[in-house]
Amino acid sequence: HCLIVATGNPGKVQEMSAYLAETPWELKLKPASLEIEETGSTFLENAALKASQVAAATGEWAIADDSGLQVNALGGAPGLYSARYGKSDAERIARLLREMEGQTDRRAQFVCAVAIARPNGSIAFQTEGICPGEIATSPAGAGGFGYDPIFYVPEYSMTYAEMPPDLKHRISHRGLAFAALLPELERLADE
Ligand code: ITT
Repeated sequence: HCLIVATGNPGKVQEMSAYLAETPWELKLKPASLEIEETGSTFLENAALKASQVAAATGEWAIADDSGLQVNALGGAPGLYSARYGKSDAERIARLLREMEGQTDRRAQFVCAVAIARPNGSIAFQTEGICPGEIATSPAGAGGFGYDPIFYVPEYSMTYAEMPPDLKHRISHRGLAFAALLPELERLADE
């Protein structure tokens, strides 16, 4: 079958396409005109509603990702509002660094919820991946997208943006979510 990748974020398109490359699904991009409002109160709800609405609108299978960065010292912010925290990646990073100024508790986690919807809009599978880390005091690295230059993973002494792509893919919030999702996608290809 054909599977619509229901995101408007080019960084996500790239990572999701890499995870999905080995599956039997033929990937298609979401029509840019199709914008879904994120009205859910959890990452899973938002992933499900994006997948479901894009599937129902196109009559094709769809996969959506809702993700965000939760910072302990900021009470979980920006969280669900990670995309709306500023107008560009640079603004979002600058704002987060500003709000974390002088803060010694730098703990944070990246969360990724993914959902697959059938052509009728019903949810076939959903799951979530979480990667713990810290907010760096200044940006480092040129890889990845979004908040990657300030998301530091102590276990590897690197930000996401400093990691070779295959390392980020293996250990990231999205990598963990897709590890659970890929076997389901194989199964659903026969549905
Ligand atoms: P879609 O809803 O169209 O998929 P979006 O960018 O609005 O795209 P979200 O609502 O899920 O996506 O917002 C997630 C925010 O977190 C957004 O600013 C992303 O750039 C950022 N983000 C998500 N995954 C990330 C990752 O792996 N590394 C860095 N930043 C990430």
